[in-house]
Amino acid sequence: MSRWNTVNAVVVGAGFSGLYLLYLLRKHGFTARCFERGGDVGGTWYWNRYPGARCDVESMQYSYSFDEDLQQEWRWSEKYSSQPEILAYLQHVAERFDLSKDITFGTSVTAARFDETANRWTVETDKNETLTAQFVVMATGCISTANMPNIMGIDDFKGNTYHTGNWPHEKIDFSGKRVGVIGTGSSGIQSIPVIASEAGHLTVFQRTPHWTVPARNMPMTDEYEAGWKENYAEKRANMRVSPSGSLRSVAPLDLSALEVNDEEREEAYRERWAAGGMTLLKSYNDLLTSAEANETAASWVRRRIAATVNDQKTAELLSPKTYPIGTKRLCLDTNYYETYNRDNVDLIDISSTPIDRITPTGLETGGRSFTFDSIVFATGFDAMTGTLLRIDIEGRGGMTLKEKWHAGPRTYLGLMSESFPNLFTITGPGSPSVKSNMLTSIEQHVEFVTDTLIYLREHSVSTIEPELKAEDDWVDHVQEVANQTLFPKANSWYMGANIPGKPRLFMPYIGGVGAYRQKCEAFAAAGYEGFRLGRDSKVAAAE
Ligand code: N01
Repeated sequence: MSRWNTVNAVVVGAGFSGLYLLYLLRKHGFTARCFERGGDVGGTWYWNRYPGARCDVESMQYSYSFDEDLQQEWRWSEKYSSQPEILAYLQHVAERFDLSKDITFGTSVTAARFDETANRWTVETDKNETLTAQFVVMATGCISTANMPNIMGIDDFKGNTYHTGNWPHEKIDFSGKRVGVIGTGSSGIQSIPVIASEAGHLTVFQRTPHWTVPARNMPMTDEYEAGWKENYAEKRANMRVSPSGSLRSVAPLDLSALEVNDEEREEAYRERWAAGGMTLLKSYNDLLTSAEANETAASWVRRRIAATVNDQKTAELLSPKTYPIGTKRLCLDTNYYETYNRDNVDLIDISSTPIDRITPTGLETGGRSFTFDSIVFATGFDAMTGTLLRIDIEGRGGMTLKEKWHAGPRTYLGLMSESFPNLFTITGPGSPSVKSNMLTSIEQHVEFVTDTLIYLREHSVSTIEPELKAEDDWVDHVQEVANQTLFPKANSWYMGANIPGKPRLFMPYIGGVGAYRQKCEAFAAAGYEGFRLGRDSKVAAAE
C-alpha cells in the first residue's frame, strides 16, 4: 500500500466513482490516494447487502464503458444484477487495474481544510493520518449515509436490528422468526418478498405507499448479451446523449397521454408493464409534467394493485394517492404485491399513527403492541448531502460547507462549490446523478474532473473554483427545471423531505443527461466558463 502523505489528489470513496478516478488519474500521471470507510471496494454495493438487493438499471447498462476489453469480457448472469454480482464486478475491476494499492480501507476522511497560502488541501482521517493534496475529489456517493429514525426506545430492543443500508456481511437467517420491516421504499420493496419467504411471520409498517412496477428480471440470454456487446460503442454513445443516461427496452412515445384514447393508453401501459422496468414512466412525454396525464398512469397501476392483491383493504392501503407516480423514485420489484397474499404477512398502516416507541420486545403503534425477534429498518438515507456535510470541510476564508449549504446545496453543475477551490463532487447535488443511470453520469464526471486537472496542469493554473454568479444562476436553473415538473409535489428524499429539518429543494438536475453533458463540454471548451482559474504568484512570476 502506498503511504504518500502529499499527493496531487485525495479521492474519498472507493465505489464506482472512486475506482474509475484512481484508474484515470493514474493513467494521466497524477498521484492519488483514496480513503474508503468500508473494508473493501464497492461503495453502496458494499453496504447494501440486504436480502433481494438488486440494481434497477439493466446490467448491460449499469457497468463501466471505459475499457472495451472489460465490457466485452465481463459476463452478467441476469438482466438486473444482484448486489453480490455487482460487488464481485467491482472487486474484479480493482484487481484487473491494480487499484487497491492506492486505497486505504477502513478509514474515513473526517476533515479537509483549504490552505489559501499554499493552495492545497489538508485532509485528516479517523486513523490520525494527515496529508496534503492540491485536489480533493469527493466520490462519496449519493446514498451512503443511512437514516436511522429517531424513535423513542430504539436502543431498548432486545432482539436483532438491521438497517438495509448497513447490512451485516454474514447471511441472516430469518427462518421461523417474527420480523418487522419499517419502510417501503426501494430497499423495503426488494427485501420484503425475500424476508417473507423465510420468516415465520412478517409485519410491514408502511408510512407512505411507494409506486412500484415489476422488474421482470430474468437470466441473461446469449442473444440479448450479444445484441449489446456487438454494438456496445454505438449504444454507449446513445446512452451518453440520452435524457436519462440509459436506453429503454420499449421506445418512449413522443406524445401526450391525453392525446390518445383510453384503448391506446391501455395498450401502451400494458406493453410496458409486461416489459418491466422504468419504461412505464416513459410511455408518454408528459407523465411527469402534467398532473392529468400522470393520473392516467397512476390509476392504471392502482387497478393492477387491486387485481393482484386478494384483500381489497390491503390493496387500498398499498395504492399511493398522495403524490404523482414517478415523483418519488419508481421502485422495481419482484412479487411485491403478491407477497401480501401470503398468510404470514401483514401490512400495518402508520400514516396517521406513527410508531410510538420501540420496546424491549417489539414496538407499539396506534394502541397496538407487536412482538418481534428482529426489526429491519428500511428507512433510507440522508441522501446527496448527508455524507458530505458529516465531513468537516473548510474552504477559503474559513467558510465551512455546512455554512455554505445551510439552506440547501449550492453548486455549479453539481461539480464544485464557490469558496471551495479544487474540491470536486462526483455526481454532486445539482447534477443529473440519481435522476440518471448513475454509471453514465459517474463516467462523465470522472472524465470531466480528470480533463480539468490536465487542463490546469497544461496551463499552469493552480486553482479552479466557480464564480458566485455562475453558481447562483445554476442553482436557480436546477430549481426552475424541477419546478416545471411534478417532482416537487412529493415528499421525497430528492427534496430532502425524508430527514427532519433538512432544507427542502429538489437536489438532482433533471434537465437531461445529454443536455447537461453538452453544457459541461461547452463551458470547458470556452476556457472553463463560469469558473475562476487562479495562478500561483510564483508560477506566474516564473512565466
Ligand atoms: O429509502 P427510501 P430506500 N417511520 O427513502 C420510511 C436507491 N435504491 O433505502 O415514504 C416510518 O426510498 C419511508 O416512509 P415515507 C433508490 O434510489 C436503489 O428504500 O418517508 N417509516 C419510506 O417508506 C432509492 O430511492 C435500489 O413516508 C419511515 C422508507 O422508510 C434510494 O436508494 C435499491 C420512517 C424509506 O424509503 C432509497 O431507497 C434500494 C419513520 N420514522 C435503494 N423514516 C435499486 O437499485 C423513513 N420511513 C433497486
